[in-house]
Amino acid sequence: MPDTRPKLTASPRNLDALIVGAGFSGLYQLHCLRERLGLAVQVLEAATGVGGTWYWNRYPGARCDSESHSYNYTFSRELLNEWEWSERYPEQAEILRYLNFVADRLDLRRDIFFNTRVAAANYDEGANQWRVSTADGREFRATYLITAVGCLSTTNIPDIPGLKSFAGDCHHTGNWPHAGVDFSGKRVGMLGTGSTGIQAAPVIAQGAAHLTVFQRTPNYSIPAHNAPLTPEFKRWVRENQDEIRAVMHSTPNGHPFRISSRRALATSAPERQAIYEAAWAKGGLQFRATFHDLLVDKAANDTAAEFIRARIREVVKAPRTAAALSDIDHPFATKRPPIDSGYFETFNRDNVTLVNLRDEPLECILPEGIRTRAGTYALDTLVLATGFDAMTGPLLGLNLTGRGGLTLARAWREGPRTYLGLQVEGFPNLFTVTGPGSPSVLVNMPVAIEQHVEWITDCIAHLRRSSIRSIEPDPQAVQQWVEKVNDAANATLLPQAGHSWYLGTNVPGKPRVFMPYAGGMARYRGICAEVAGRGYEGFHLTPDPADAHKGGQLRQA
Ligand code: NA7
Repeated sequence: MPDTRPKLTASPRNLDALIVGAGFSGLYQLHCLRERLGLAVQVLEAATGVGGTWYWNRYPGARCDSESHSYNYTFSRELLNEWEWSERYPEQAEILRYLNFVADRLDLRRDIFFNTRVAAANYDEGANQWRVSTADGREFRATYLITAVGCLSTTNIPDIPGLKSFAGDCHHTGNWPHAGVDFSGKRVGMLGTGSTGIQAAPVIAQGAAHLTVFQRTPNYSIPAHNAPLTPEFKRWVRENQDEIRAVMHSTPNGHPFRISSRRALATSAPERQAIYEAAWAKGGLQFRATFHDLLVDKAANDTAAEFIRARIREVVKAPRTAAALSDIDHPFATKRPPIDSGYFETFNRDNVTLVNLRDEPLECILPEGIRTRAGTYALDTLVLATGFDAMTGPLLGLNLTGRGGLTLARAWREGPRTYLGLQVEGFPNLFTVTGPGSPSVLVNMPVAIEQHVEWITDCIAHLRRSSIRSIEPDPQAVQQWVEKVNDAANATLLPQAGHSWYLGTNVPGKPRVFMPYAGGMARYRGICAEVAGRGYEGFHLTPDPADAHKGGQLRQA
C-alpha cells in the first residue's frame, strides 16, 4: 500500500480526534481518520498491545463464534489477500496475530499510546474540545472523541460473599493471565455457563485433576465442528471475496450465510427434523438460520429448543446431569447462543462434575472452596466465567461529562439513550463505535464495526468540509430512535429471555433495557445511509462562528 500519510499538523496532545481503544474498531478508525481525512489523531489504549477483547480474553478455549473467513476487515484488498486463517473458527491467539498484522501493515502503532487508561473525559464547550485525562495524569485535547471500547470489555465480578477470602487462584476469563494458568493436578471450580464457560470447560477438564461446573442457568449450545480449513476452502475464500462480503452486507446478522425463508411450523415434522439434523451436523451459528420464524414465533422456536434439548439428553450419559443441562427455560437464541467444541460430552468425563445451583443455591465462597446449600466443594482454582457489564459498562467507565456538566451516568440513569447508537444528546462531537442502540453484539462484529467507522469518518469529513463546529443528536431524534430500538426488540422473542446481558439484568442495579438494535444490520445500514444522505437528519449541526453569518445554527431534524 502506498504511504500517503499526512504529516501531523497538531501537537499530539491537541488533536483533531482522539480514539479510545485499539481493538478492531479503534485500529480501523485510526486508519480512516489518519489516511482518508489526514487528521491529527491518536489512540489511547489501556493494554500493552493492540487487540481489545482479544488481548484480554485469553482463557482456555477462547475462540471466535463467527467463521474465520467472515471475521476480518473487508475494506482492503491487500489485507484480505495477505492474511489466511487456519481454522473454521479462529482461536484467540490467531485473532490477536491478525490484529497485530493489521497494526503493522497499516503502520498504526506510532499513533497509539499503550498502557494509557482513560480516567475521565470532559467536553469544554468554549473551546469545543474534549479534554481527556488518563489514569497516569496526562491530558489530551481533541475536537472529536471516538469511543472504540468494545461491548464486552468490562468484566462482571459477582458480589458473592467470601469471594475475596478464596485461598487459591481466582481468575475472570475476561482478564486472563498472559502467562496462562496451570491446571495440572488442580481441583478447578468454574462459575458460569454462557458462551465463555461453554468454550472453557472442555479445555480446562483436559488439563485439571477435576473440574466442577457450577451452573445457575442451563444453556443451549450448538456444536461448532471446528476444523482446519482445507486448501480448497481457502482458495474459494480468496476467489470469492466480493461475494462473501456482499452476503455479509445483505444479511440481518452480518454472517456469511443467508437465513432460510422457510417457516418451521409450515414444514412437516419429519422434514423439520431432517433440517435440524443437517444443521446440527454442519454446526455453528447458522443453526439459527434454518427457519425464518425461530426468533419471532414462540411455537416455531419451541421446535428448535426441543431438538437441542433432545440432543443434550442423548449426549450426556448421567440422567441427572443430562436433566440439569437440558432443563432450559428461555427460548432458543434469545440469549447469545453459544457454539461449542465438546461441551456436553465433557460431562461424561470422570473428572467433571456439574453442580446445579437451582437445586443447591450457592451460599458463599470459603478459603477452601465453594459452599452451596448441599455442602462444600473443595477447590484449588476458581474460574469466573461470569460475563460482562455489557455495552454500557465500558462507556460509563470512561467518566464522560458533556455539555453543562451532564455526566453520561446521569444521562443514562434509566438506560442508554442514543441516536443510532452513534451519538448521545448533550455530548457534542462524541461518537460511540458499536454503541448501545446499534446492532453491535447481535451482528458479526467486524461487519458492524466497519459500517460504524466508515459512517463516522464520512460524518467528520462532512463536518470539516462544511465548517461545522459540532454535531449532536436532537432530543426528538433520540426519543424516536429509543422507541425504534424497543419496537425492534419487541417484534422478536429476544426480550423473552427474561434474564440476559442483552437486557442488562446480569448486573445488579443496571436498568433493564434491551440495548442492541434488533432490526438487522442490513436495515440499519440503510437507515444510517439515509440519515447522512439527508444532510445528517436528526442531528443538530452548529457552524463555526466564522461561518455563522451563513445561516446560524443548522437543525437537520
Ligand atoms: P454471559 O453470557 O453473561 O454468562 C455468564 C455466566 O455466568 C452465566 O451462566 C451466568 O448465570 C453466570 N453467573 C453470573 N454470575 C453468577 C453468580 N453470581 N453465580 C453463578 N453464576 C453466575 O458471559 P460470557 O462471558 O459467557 O459471554 C459473554 C459474551 O462474550 C458472549 O455472549 C459472546 O458474545 C462473547 P445466569 O445466566 O446469570 O444465571
